[in-house]
Order: sequence, then C-alpha cells, then structure tokens
Amino acid sequence: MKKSQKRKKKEKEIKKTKKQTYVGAKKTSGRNKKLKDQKESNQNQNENILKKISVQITKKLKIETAPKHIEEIISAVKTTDNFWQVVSISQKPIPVVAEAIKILKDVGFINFEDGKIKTTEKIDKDFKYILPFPSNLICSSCEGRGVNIKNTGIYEKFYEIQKTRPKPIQKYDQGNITPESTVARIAFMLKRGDVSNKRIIVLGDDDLVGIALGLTGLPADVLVLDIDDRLIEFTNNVAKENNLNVRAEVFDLRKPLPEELKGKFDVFVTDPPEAKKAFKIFLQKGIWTLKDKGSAGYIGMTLIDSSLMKWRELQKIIIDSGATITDIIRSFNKYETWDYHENTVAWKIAPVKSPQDNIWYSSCMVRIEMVKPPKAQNLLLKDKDIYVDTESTTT
Ligand code: SPD
Repeated sequence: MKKSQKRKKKEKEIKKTKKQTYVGAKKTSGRNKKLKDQKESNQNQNENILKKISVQITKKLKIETAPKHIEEIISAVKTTDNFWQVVSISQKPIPVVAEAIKILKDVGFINFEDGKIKTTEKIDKDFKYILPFPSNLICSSCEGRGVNIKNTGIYEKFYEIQKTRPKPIQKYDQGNITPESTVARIAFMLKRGDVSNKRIIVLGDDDLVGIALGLTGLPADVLVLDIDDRLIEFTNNVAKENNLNVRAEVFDLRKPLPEELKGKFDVFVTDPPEAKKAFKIFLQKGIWTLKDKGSAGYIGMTLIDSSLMKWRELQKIIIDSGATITDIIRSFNKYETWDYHENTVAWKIAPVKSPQDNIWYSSCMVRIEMVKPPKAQNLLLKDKDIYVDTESTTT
C-alpha cells in the first residue's frame, strides 16, 4: 500500500472512532440528563412535601413554621424513637412537633409501635440528605455549656443542699433545672463578671439560683422573690444555716414590684413562664430593676414552649428597653422531669405516648446587657392562668 493510501486509511479509522465516541457520549449524556432531571424532580417533590407540611402546620396552629423546621424534626426522628427526645433534639414547640409527626405518619414516613416512632424505608429513600442529629459533636465534659462547674468550688455543697428542696408543683409551673445546670449558670455569670460585689435580684427561683450565688460568698447581696412559700422558707433556712448573704421573700410576680426596687440592681436572673403575656411582663420587670448601662440580665428561654416568632417579640422588648443580647447558649439549662407531665396539654397532644424516661426539656441561657439607661414597665398581670398559651403546653 502506498504512503498516501495508508494515511487516508488511518484518517478514515480516526474519523470512525471519533464518530463512535461522539455517538456514545451523546448516549451517555442523554442518560445523565435523564438522571439529572429525575434527581431534580425528586428534589422538587421533596421540597414541595416539606413546604406543604409546614404550610399546613402554620395554618392549623397559627405558629409560624418553615420547611427547614420539618427537616429538623425529620433529623430528630432519624436519631431517636422517643417523642419527647424528638422535641428535645429538634427544639421546636411541642404542638408543631406533634402535628408534624402526625402528618409524617399519614404520608407513610413513620409508624408508631409501642409508644415508639419507627422510620420507614420511604423516609430514608426520599430524605437521604437529612442526617441524624450529630449528638457526638457536643462536648461531653461541659455538655455544650462551655463552663467547668467543678471549678466554681460550690458544686459539692450545692448538690448536698438541693437534695431536700421542695418538689416541683404544677400550680406554679415548677420544673427545676438540674443542680449541674444551676451551678453552670453561676459559672457563666462569674465568667461575665456579674457576681462579685453585685446586687442581684432573682425573680422566681425554683432553681435555687439565690442559694448557689450565696454559696460563692461574692455578691454584695441577693434578693429572691417567689410566690411559693415553701421555696422561700427553704432558701431563708439554708441562708441562715450557712450564713449566706441571701434574703428571700414571698411575692406574686404578677403584681407590680415595690417601687423601692426600681433601678437598684446590677443583675437580674429569671426563668419566666413562657406564655407570651407572662414572659413579657417578667422580662420587663427584670429590666425595670436594673441600675444603668452595663447592668445585666440572665433569662431562661425555651424553643420548646416558645416559637421563634415569640422570640422575635421578646427580643424587640429587650432592644426597645435599652438592652442588647450578648449571649445565647442553647440547651444550657436541663430540667429534671416533673411528676405532673401526664396532666399537661403537652401530654394530651402528643400523638404517640412515649415514656418520659430521660431528661428532655431544656432552655437556652440568654444574657442581656444594658447599653442605654433601662426603660421598662412594672406592670400588673391580671390573668389568672399565666402558664399556658398556644405555644406553651408543658404546665
Ligand atoms: N412545666 C414544667 C417545666 C417548666 C419550666 N419552665 C421553663 C421556663 C423557661 N423560661
């Protein structure tokens, strides 16, 4: 074969291979496109499902809910089979979780079995991208609080003292935080320089924060106000026996505070009832007692009895009164389980009656600081029931 013929043959072969490759590529890219389209359509479908669920919940409960919230509830369901732990992990208001769980069951994503939530293959397939909650990323030493409670020097003593505390009662929506949480609050306050030589007022104190503060021996004085005379007696007895600079008085915080408390304190601490009206009034009263710029407030705020919309309203009160938020630590305060759980709205609306066999209720620790002179009201709350509203159901 001549040289030119040889070259021509080679060129022909190259052309042929190119053509084959091109046709193959066309075929593959056709397949890829189909797969891509399928993936996109699945994604759209999933987004639509999440959207539909959140719209349905918002409409029914009048609690603003977003598709992202449903993702967080699905993530929790992939992590635990206990309804109360789903609430704990997702950090969403109980009515929202209850409604979402009902819908997820209706559409075949979960089932109930002996008080447990079981996921189906469908949820794993359709929502593969929603991962279980990464609990192992929470620091096991401080449980995510960011403080060392042992180094406060008061933990052992406080632990012994609180063993004989009055039991929480439903009448006052009591449910105390663990002794570790109380001491962690003190550690956090110490870290922010809000204890030593400070005048501190505690508005409502089933958590025994007053006693724990007194044990440090650091505050200028501590005043505890609470409606429950059992708590007041307990606090005053402990203060006397241990020579603590703490005084406690029975006071119904629905009433305006005595005028002489206005602008007298460096710091207030409160873990208010979460029904909107009560929360607003407690918060404003705390701010009303503060001295000036630099004074601080510590507030327990949940996402379990309050929606983000309620948070927004409360944050507005904080800002409008001349304060700003300096810290929010999620799940800082962990509550011991309470005996009256099965008599609450929360229990009634739970679509699956999982046992309350572990700590599940927590609140965020919020610190605020005055950046302007305090401007707040000292109001009377006329309502008898200050504990329950559409979002607050654990009383
Ligand atoms: N009802 C049981 C526990 C209630 C605890 N309330 C916490 C309120 C936090 N602001």
